[in-house]
Amino acid sequence: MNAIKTIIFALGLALAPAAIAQSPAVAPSAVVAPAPAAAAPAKPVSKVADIARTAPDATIGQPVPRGYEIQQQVTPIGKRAVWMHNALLMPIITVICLFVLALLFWASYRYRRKGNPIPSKVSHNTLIEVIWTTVPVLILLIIVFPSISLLAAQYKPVGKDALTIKAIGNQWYWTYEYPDNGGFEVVSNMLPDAQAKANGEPRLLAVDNRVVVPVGTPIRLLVTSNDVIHAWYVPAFWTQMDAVPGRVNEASFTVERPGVYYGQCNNICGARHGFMPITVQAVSPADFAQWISAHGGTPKGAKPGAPAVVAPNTAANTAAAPTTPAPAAAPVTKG
Ligand SMILES: [Cu+2]
Repeated sequence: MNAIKTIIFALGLALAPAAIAQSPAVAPSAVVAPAPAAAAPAKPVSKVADIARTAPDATIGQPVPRGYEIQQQVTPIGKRAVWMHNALLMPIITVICLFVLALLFWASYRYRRKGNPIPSKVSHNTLIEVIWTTVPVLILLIIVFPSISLLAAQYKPVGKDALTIKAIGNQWYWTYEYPDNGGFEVVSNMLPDAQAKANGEPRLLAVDNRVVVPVGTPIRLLVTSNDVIHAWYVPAFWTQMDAVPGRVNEASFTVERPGVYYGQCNNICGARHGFMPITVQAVSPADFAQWISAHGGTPKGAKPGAPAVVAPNTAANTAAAPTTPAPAAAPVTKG
């Protein structure tokens, strides 16, 4: 029975991509795309496009071929967590595994039937029992303090100097709001394979409009969803937070170096679950301010202007919605 279930399940998985390919392509950006472009003043986007379209470093912020280690971390919390994994947990795990393996081999040989025609009748040894109880407790005590403090640090709310960004999961794309910068919105759709390749970006991870963050500034990421449960997950930041409809979850991180960092929704959220990637671009605060103003936003603390919606604008961007070609103009539209 189980074998039949497995076969049916495997068939389902095999056929799913075909079903997806046949389903009408959705152009989510078109849903939120604002009024006709003609009404919007043309903005110089070339410089800004440069700011938000740096080529990624193939060794950081994305999976590497045959990679099995944790991605290189670019946040303080991530570095601490990697230390916990590499310097504390892995050595302890390795020593325990080797010790238990050696004990198994030794016991198998020492107490083999041939060498022990009359089996031992010993069933208790108080000293050994005390040792095998206290040693694991001591090991757990060594682990518990750095573990609990790391956990607490991960979820410690950031201070007033933090920049708030809201990530909203949708089936199947992300939208980002910048409430501290006038409340404009960025719609982020996956790039088709050919476009990602042309840009030198990884397949299934590149997006048309990246979410841009300033380096060295604590980011308060508010995560929620419009439909089903998604998750905002960027491995290089050590950040993963569920996006739950009707609920706002908070995560925080401080990116220490400029660059392009890729992530994915990692909650099974429907047919195109695998096609709603996350691309974060970390830039200098000066470039961030420029990017913000080019999108109709305001610096943090300034009087918010009218919110704008950032729709896909460049050729690269419109490629995300092949069935609904967006107007060539309309890079940035203020609503
Ligand atoms: Cu999702």
